[in-house]
Amino acid sequence: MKHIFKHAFNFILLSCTSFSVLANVMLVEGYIRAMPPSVPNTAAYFTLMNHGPEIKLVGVETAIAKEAQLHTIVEEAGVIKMKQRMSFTIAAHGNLELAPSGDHVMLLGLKQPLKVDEDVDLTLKFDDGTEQVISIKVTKQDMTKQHGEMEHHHH
Ligand SMILES: [Cu+2]
Repeated sequence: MKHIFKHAFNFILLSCTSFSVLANVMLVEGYIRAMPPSVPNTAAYFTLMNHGPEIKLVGVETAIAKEAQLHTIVEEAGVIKMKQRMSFTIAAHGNLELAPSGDHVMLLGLKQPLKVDEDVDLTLKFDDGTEQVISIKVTKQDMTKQHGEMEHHHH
């Protein structure tokens, strides 16, 4: 009897451990910027909360675009540019906040124009080999003018 209980307990413990590994990173909020149908690129902005140790977001995949790249906005000699990054680090028990003024996920080569309020799945890839799918909405935002003005210099 005691032996069976111990075995069951170990099983529960094991299940909980693997569950928490998957759920360490949580989507807080996010959106994809709606663009006119003639514009083939857009950007995704989202906030992730990390309940575990430091982790790096190393890539994003999505069915809606040919490529998704990690970008950041930097100022070089007074010129604001977008640069590709290999990863975004999320501190242990910290947040990653993507925003029009800084880090973002660039969606390049949209396969078809996105509709406002459409839900889009993004597969997030982390440096520990785990993946997580988040679903965020296509939204019209006025606050993203900064990023829009730079679209002319992009590619
Ligand atoms: Cu960009």
